[in-house]
Amino acid sequence: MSVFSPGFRGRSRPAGHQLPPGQYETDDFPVLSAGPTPRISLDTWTFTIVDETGGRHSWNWAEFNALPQTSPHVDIHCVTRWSKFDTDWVGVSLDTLLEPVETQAEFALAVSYGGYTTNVPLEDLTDGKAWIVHRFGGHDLAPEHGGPARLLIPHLYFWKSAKWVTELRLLDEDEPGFWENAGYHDYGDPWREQRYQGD
Ligand SMILES: Nc1nc2c(c(=O)[nH]1)N[C@H]1C(S)=C(S)[C@@H](COP(=O)(O)O)O[C@H]1N2
Ligand SMILES: [Mo]
Repeated sequence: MSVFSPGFRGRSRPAGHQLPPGQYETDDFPVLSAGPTPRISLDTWTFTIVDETGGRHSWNWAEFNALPQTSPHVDIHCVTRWSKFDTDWVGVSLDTLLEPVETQAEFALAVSYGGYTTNVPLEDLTDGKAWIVHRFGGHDLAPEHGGPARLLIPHLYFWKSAKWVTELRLLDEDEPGFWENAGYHDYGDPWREQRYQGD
């Protein structure tokens, strides 16, 4: 008689790890970009939150790095069906970045260097669910993976985790981004398999 529960198979699948429906696990880290990798100098890099009245809160690279840093350890799920377990990041919680911001907005649009956009309800960025990260796996985040810094929203499909993010626009009305305008789901919950509009 086995003392292990059916889900426990040792090394590769510790208890608690789950694969969303229709996904497979990979140890690779595929690069998925809709355009070329932008070259961004740390001397000019900024991250700005623009509230629904046009008020702006900006951080340059030094200011951003001086904020409290956290180390999320999360699983990520791409809509092209790969999932990667146990990824390690370092960055700033959106809770920290939103602290000085007064807003009644319910929606947000992330805007990246290069023009990529993606939308997310503001409540999906708060309460420890999202970060702006600048390190991955013990190294500075590689440019092809979104360096200097990217959004990380691991509970949604990975297209919501905008690489090279530079702005977060807080909005009263939802506004679809790049992939959402191309037919991807507005919300993108991997556990409910919300890949495309209508899922
Ligand atoms: N700026 C920007 N961010 C982006 C994308 C992109 O094309 N441009 N692709 C998205 C998609 S579809 C995925 S799956 C992930 C891929 O991140 P990775 O290349 O680090 O694996 O980034 C997301 N963020
Ligand atoms: Mo993706």
